[in-house]
Amino acid sequence: MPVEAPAFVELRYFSSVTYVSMHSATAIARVLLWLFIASCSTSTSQLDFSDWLEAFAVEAREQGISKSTLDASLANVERIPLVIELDRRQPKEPGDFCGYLSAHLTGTRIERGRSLLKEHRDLLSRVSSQYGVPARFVVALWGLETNFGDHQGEYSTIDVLATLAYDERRGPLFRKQLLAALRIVDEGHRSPANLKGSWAGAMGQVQLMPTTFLDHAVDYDGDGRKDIWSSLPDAFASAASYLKSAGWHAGQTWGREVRLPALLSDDQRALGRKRSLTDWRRAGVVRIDGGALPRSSMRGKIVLPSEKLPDAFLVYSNFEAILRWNRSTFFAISVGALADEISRAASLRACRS
Ligand SMILES: [Ca+2]
Repeated sequence: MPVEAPAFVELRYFSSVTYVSMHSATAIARVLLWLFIASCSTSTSQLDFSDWLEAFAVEAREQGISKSTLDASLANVERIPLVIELDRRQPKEPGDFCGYLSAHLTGTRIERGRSLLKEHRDLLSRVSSQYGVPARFVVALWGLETNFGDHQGEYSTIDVLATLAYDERRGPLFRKQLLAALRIVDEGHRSPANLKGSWAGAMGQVQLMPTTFLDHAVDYDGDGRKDIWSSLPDAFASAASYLKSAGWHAGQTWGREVRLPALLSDDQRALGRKRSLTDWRRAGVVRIDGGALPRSSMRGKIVLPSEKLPDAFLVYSNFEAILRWNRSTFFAISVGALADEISRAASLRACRS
């Protein structure tokens, strides 16, 4: 990409007002390099990775990351080509709802979720009453994100984020994440060598991105570190804290499976409009077993996960909180349905009848 005029203007401005206060030509060169990158993000791939990393370290230092953290975290950073390959291959939304459900809501996962809900009942109850998020949703997220901690990811988070930040596709986004990861190290929550997670940068038992970690992770066991990798109290409370801040309404559930009257099935605009349960009941929407919906002022809208299927879900505001965790409709339905299955509140019928 050619250098654009604004970048040149910024460089000139910066050099004219700051050079007298800088102590070495090298320092000036590094900061100018950083400014150049910041003002022309799509050009990062033109730089050699080590030059890019050096400039990034200058920015991180400017942002308050200590030198010792930078030295320990960035000394052996390596790009991971597979991460770029996986990033390019990622589908926006998996197309097959029933295939997604059968892969994510397995009998084994449901049974294990029930057993873990029981095993950690006391801890989950405390977390649940503090944040207003029922235990079953925390366990469902845990189950879907990492199969209850089994698959937290073994990638070095620093390597992954440096790889994606250097890449031009979503560089600025991951630059922020890399900076957040360094801050996690700097605050003493995790050593750089143990800062591990998925190929996409999500970390720990419930797969939080570094910026989410900084905003919402909790040291629930009180040992001074927010440890979402090894401490279940920290992981559960962090998940609940995040959902609460995403707008979770205590005392409400996520939604339910429903059956639509034929006339309503094709009216997408009407389905997507929020109405009270009483109104949906009047419109002819019934429970999946054919029973009447309760009369209630609670509002919800209808979601159809697949045009090819009759399955429909009446979802409430907590469904939107789950969507803030992950924008996939399939994921949000799976979290709600798994939570219901785990607590035996309801058994999903979609794709199974
Ligand atoms: Ca802790």
